[in-house]
Amino acid sequence: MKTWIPLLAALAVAPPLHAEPVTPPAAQASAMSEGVVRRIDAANAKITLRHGPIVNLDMPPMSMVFRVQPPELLGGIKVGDKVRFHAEDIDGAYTVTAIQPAP
Ligand SMILES: [Cu+2]
Repeated sequence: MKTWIPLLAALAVAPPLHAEPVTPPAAQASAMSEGVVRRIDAANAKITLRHGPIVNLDMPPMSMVFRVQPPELLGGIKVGDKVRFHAEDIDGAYTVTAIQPAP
């Protein structure tokens, strides 16, 4: 645990790996975020992602559960996959509306 906390602190203050161009709002609406699949709950159409910043939701990196809509999106995804995904706030529930394995 002792090495953990400095590592996390370093990650939190680390600058982005590449300079992000100024993104127009229309592009942000469909922005893809990066994450790693931690858990899949297919029966309830839910996925737990450790995700990077989600620009369109103004959300910092964290691990959290998302709804998945449509649930069929989970078909090509498995625990441990690096993914790119799009999430939206739909009726107060953070919902993944697109997801694909990341290269
Ligand atoms: Cu989050």
